[in-house]
Amino acid sequence: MRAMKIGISCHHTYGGSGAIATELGKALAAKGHSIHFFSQAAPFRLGAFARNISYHEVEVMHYPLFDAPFYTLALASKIAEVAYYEKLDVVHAHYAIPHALSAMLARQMLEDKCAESKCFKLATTLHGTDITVVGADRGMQDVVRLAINKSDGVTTVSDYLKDETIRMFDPKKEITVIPNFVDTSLFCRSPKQEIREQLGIGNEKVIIHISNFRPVKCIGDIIRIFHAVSKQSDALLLLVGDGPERSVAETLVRQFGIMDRVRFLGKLVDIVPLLSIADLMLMPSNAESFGLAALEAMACGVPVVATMAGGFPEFIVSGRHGYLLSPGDIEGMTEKSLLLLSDNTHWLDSSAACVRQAKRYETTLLVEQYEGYYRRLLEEV
Ligand code: GMT
Repeated sequence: MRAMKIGISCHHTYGGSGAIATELGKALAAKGHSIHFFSQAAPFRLGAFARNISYHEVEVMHYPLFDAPFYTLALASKIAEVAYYEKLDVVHAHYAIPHALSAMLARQMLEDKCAESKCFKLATTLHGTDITVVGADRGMQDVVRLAINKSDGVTTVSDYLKDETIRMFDPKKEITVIPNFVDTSLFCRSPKQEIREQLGIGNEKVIIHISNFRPVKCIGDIIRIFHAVSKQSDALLLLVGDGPERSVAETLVRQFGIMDRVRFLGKLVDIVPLLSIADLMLMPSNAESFGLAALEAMACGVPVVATMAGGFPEFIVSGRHGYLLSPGDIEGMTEKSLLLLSDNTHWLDSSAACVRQAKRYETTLLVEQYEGYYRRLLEEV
């Protein structure tokens, strides 16, 4: 099979869609494909230079007449330029807007230069809030619909998100589900005593949450659950990430008087050392299309207490890999967290089951699915 030239357009910011896009590109590059990343700044998981990877920073023009810079247009120009000179086969847009829209525009820019059959194919992966929050906004609905319908192929990261997309947009094209994935050779439990020491943790149990602290993550619920748990256990809470709800969380922590039990660690990229000392991950989101952070935790043997909302039930079996409860059920999530923290045999069984389950979402397996998907778009299979 010939190596492909693939453009990947994604958010560079701390979040699941950028993480998946970057890990996909790195894995494809390792298999010999040429990968061109497009984003406003280096994607947070890009890391050091690697063979077959080019990163194109999108420079936005600032002009006093423009109140807001035109990133969508600058991205479209960059994609068109690179697609033309590098002869890209596929541009893979992660998150409907602006990425799919910019790629669509780029294709129009190239209309006169390339015969239609030679121009790149546009694959769009819908990740979550591009449909459930942005797509639900009346002012954005039609532009998201356009991005979906003008893509050559559309994938979603869960059955839940596929169903939501069909319900909300009735798209013209078949949607393929390709779930999130994890590299279990990197995401595996390797506890280090010095990490506990650096964080001032002795023998206490460790609860962890990782996200970009947006309202869908229900950060307040995490603090309420932890507060209830802390009354019956000596557990500590590690909060990794940052975002709009952080000050809400900090205020609650102070109100509950649990400052000495909670560590706000900020946006850390290297999360395996932290997951390796964690006993439980809390993800009480009220909407989560997949929940990559939960999968990465499971790969490190960390059971998850999450909600039945969205895509969680597609890979977390309640009672086996942790527990799923209704969004907002603080009491239920507290009870199940305490159960996992106090029953060592149950924890060991759950932890081992999590590692086994994560292996079903191994990067190599899912990256192969994306490769096959591109080849079908290019009609090479
Ligand atoms: O955080 C992001 O980068 C975007 C994002 C979103 O809100 O759409 O995250 C989504 O994409 C991840 C990767 O596919 C999924 O694992 C997350 O569940 C999903 N987030 C939500 O649905 C809230």
